Amino acid sequence: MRDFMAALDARGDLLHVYREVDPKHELAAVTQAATARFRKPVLFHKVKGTRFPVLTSIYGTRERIAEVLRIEARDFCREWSKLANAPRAGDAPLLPLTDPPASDYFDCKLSELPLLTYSERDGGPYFTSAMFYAKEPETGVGNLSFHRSMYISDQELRCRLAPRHHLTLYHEKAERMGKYLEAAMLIGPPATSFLTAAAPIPYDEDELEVAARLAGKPIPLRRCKHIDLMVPASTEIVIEGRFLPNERRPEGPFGEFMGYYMPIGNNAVFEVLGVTCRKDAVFHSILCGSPEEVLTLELSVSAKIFERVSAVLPGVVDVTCQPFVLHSVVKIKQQYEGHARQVLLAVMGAEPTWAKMVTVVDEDVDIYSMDDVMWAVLTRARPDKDFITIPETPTFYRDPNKDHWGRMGIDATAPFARRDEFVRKRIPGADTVDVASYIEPARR
Ligand SMILES: Cc1cc2nc3c(=O)[nH]c(=O)nc-3n(C[C@H](O)[C@H](O)[C@H](O)COP(=O)(O)O)c2cc1C
Ligand SMILES: [Mn+2]
Repeated sequence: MRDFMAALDARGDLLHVYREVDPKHELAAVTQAATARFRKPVLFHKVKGTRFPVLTSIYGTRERIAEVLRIEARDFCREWSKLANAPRAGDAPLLPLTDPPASDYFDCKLSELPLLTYSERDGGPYFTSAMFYAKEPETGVGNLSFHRSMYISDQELRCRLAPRHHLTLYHEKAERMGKYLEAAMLIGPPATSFLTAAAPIPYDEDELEVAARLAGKPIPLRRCKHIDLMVPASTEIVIEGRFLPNERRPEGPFGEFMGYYMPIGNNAVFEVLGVTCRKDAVFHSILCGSPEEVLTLELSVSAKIFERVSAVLPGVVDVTCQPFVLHSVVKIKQQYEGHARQVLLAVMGAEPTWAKMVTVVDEDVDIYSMDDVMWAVLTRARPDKDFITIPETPTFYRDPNKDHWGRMGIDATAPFARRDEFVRKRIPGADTVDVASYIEPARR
């Protein structure tokens, strides 16, 4: 993470805040406003009550994520499918153990870290950027995943382990064996681990190994001090601890990614055994619901839809989720009458959880612009026949009142037989003109 931050800084893409900010609300407020206005990461040099600088939004755009992966931002789905399925090159160990001198790291208390409170009604400060690294209790396969954690004391965090996530399954398995589950919370590990932690990767695959494969080079590890795990040596801050078996305590409320508060609920209890930091460690904060949080989900959902729908239908050009993960937008090259409708149904089958709404557009539409997608809907779709609804079918799983049941599909492609009538007007030169060279200060 530090290398990537330095690269962004060197080309002027890192915003610096030297003014002291309050960890309660102020840092989050500046993050939200700065992200919306500049779309750049922000480094807060001075946060009240802590010596650690705080970095936010470093992974907050499609372009920056593509840069970490060394791929093209505009062809993300195709490139990501290629990467995810690529065999590993060579036999060199992906995760070699190095023994950096102990003096490279220092210990601190949990409460010396930035304790950031984000939304108005949050139950307390939260750690949002930590990737939990743990091992499957039987097989020892390593897993990385994000789980928000509420600060209770220097010894205790309460963590949201949603049902069915791998760490949740590990924890439940350890409990059945009557054991603690050790885990390391990684704050600021190597950049590619951000993606493997967020993406749904098969249960049997080691996500740190995948991170090394994506990085195209080994990730050196170091031993933890308080638990029997090895973690990437370059990780800025590592919170070491263990989940208590058969113990759940109230956590929340917390302002979540959908823009609402999750009420207080019983969640997992993490006993903190120690915190180890790199020299000059930088803390990473992720604002929940910001692009930095939701983009990875949108990208992995889009890539999955692209791969699965392309396996059964021709002509799928690209997929994205806009303006939020519950809406998939698919760009196709129409091949026959009714093609777009088949794509609509295939997307709903390919993505049962997130594709609550699906829009299919032609090749000439910019699917990364919601305005352009709406232009296609408004000029190419007939509400009485091109909008389909599927009643009484669940999507988002955490939905006791069925607020997310039912689906909608919009065929916003031009009628196949009359597609020549829907050619988009174009001004020659508008895409290529160097407009700045035409504009001058007013002559008076
Ligand atoms: C920034 C961020 C925060 C997240 N917070 C949580 C959380 O609090 N609880 C949770 O269960 N999943 C959370 N997730 C989702 C999981 O981390 C994600 O689904 C991950 O793929 C799960 O890993 P797994 O497939 O190994 O279970 C979050 C994801 C991101 C990107
Ligand atoms: Mn996993």
